[in-house]
Amino acid sequence: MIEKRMDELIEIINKASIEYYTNDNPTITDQEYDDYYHELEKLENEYPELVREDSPTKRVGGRVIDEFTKVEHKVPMMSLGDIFSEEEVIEFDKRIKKTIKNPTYVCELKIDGLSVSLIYENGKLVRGATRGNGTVGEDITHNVLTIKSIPMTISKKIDIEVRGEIYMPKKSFDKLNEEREKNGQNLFANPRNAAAGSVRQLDSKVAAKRNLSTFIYHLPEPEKFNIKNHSDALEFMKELGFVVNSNIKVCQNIKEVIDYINEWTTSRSSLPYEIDGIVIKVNNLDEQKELGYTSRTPKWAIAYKFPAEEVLTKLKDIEFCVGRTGKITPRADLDPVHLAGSVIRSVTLHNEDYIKEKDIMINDTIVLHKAGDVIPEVVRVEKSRRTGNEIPFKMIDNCPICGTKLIKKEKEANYFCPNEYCDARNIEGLIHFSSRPTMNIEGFGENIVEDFYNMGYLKRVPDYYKLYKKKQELKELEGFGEKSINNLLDNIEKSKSNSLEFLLFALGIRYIGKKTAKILASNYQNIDNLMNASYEELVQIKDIGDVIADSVYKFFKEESNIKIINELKELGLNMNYLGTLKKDDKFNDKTFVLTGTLSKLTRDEATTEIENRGGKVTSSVTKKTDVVIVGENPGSKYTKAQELNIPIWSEEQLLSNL
Ligand code: 1X8
Repeated sequence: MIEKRMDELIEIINKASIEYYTNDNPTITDQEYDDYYHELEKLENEYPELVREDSPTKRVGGRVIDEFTKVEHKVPMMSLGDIFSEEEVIEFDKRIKKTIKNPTYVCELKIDGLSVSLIYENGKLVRGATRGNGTVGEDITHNVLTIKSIPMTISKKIDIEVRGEIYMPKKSFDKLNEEREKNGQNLFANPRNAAAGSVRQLDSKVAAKRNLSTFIYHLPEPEKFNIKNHSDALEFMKELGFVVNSNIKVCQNIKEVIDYINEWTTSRSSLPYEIDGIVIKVNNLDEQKELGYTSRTPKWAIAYKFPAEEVLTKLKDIEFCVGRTGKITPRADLDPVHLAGSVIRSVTLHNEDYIKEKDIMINDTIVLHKAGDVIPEVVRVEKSRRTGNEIPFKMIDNCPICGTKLIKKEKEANYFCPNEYCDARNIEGLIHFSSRPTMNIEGFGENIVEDFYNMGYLKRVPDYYKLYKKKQELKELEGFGEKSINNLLDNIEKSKSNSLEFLLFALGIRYIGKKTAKILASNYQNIDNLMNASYEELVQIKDIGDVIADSVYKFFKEESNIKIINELKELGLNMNYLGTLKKDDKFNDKTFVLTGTLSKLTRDEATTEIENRGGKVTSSVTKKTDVVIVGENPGSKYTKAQELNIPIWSEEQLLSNL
């Protein structure tokens, strides 16, 4: 009796979920849904022995795994070739027509998320896996189970694999980042990273809270179900209870494909999720088979990628930031806008010359785009929108923080605050010291450094290593506790053993970035040797020019800098270069490129490992590249490597060669 009611409730809830996610007109109200759900929860509490494995209440998460198990895909998960222009679309059509006389195409939106494979046995979800390198992915079943638009049971008791995309809706992404900002956590750059970060969690409670969703778009073994066309496969998967995107179009010719592309290029921003292009597929599955595959991509499908997105917004004000060197950077305060996956609230205006050249005024409407899809940039002012209320830009004369008169060297574009004791400069210097690429003291984000500075705990770099003396006081601070302070202090302690190049970079010597710091550290082996180096000696080192040599030499002659270094020595910081070069033929003198997300190593770690063996890591694939290392969701570098026949290593291969 009870069991029957529980089955009934599960059926009602599952049906309502499917309708909610697949149709826009749910058949029961949210209140009714909640009532059924609570009734089921109550019965499950009273009769735990009757709880079904596939009960929707299991979606709240709770399963925690120790590590991600590798799973081999029965049919490889291919990536798609990329194209970027109408001409290339026409070329694709011509290529197809060499084999297929009269192709029909299906156009679909390319969802900006991460691919997933879902396996059902006897109608029940048994496994969810990431794409991985296409052949081997990772088991993420525990997280997939928390995604409400993925049915736990489908309408037919069959064995089937389907594939699609897990994504985070724009609204959920905004809300998540707002919350993270409030809690002082790092923000996700875009919904795709947020979705990927969520399914790559060992504890499924995290994914359960993230409001992830899916679209299913691929049936790897259609012959098992006697299906003839891709559009029928989509219909079939929809009937089984999967969410299939409704914006598909069957096109009889390439002109219709181009119309579809143009239509979505303009209206993509109105969608509640991010898309980064259009997928074009040959509809007939026999024809797909006839066309076949290259080593990595299907010949019967292609991804048209949208050009860098541009948006209009209002420039409300221009503010001035003071960097750690005292450099003043004007920054535009904007009406927030969505652009290529994130909300933009401000954009750098670099310097006075840049603003003059682009003729930017306060209250202007400006056009923004993302360079390389990462950093937003002003493209131009939309002068036709000027109303007369625009206010011309005027550079400031004094530091906005300490009031000191700014200086500008002749022929230089930038103004500087010359006050070494300027709070803004000090705070930026401290943030730089603990940031990830330098000393990597986890937990010291910008806000904490600024708060600690204002409360007097952190004024100069050596203060990081004296914080342990204030442990009792710090524990009492609002928002902290024993555990978080212990974590901070542990992380500070760990940073003491960093190799010399990290400290050199962290000290903020002008013109010394990561690369130069490493050259100096490996040449001099310890800080005393470097401090004693003459300008003539420095300038002879390969890749060290006169500007850098001069800057390094002067830095180590400055009394206040010597004092800081001596204090750090006394506080127990390592002052030696630890990454001694162990030349290894597999790496030495070879050029590597990394693409996609690595799962075991960070990019920085992989780079260090390669460099420590005599290899070099560069950012783009050319004929000179020796090896491309491919992680999850690789980009166009991967395709390029295949075109150029460059050896490809998986992350596992890299690790086994270390
Ligand atoms: C990737 C994607 C495909 C589709 C939508 N979004 C994607 N990210 C689709 O076919 N509708 S297909 C695909 C792939 O094959 N790598």
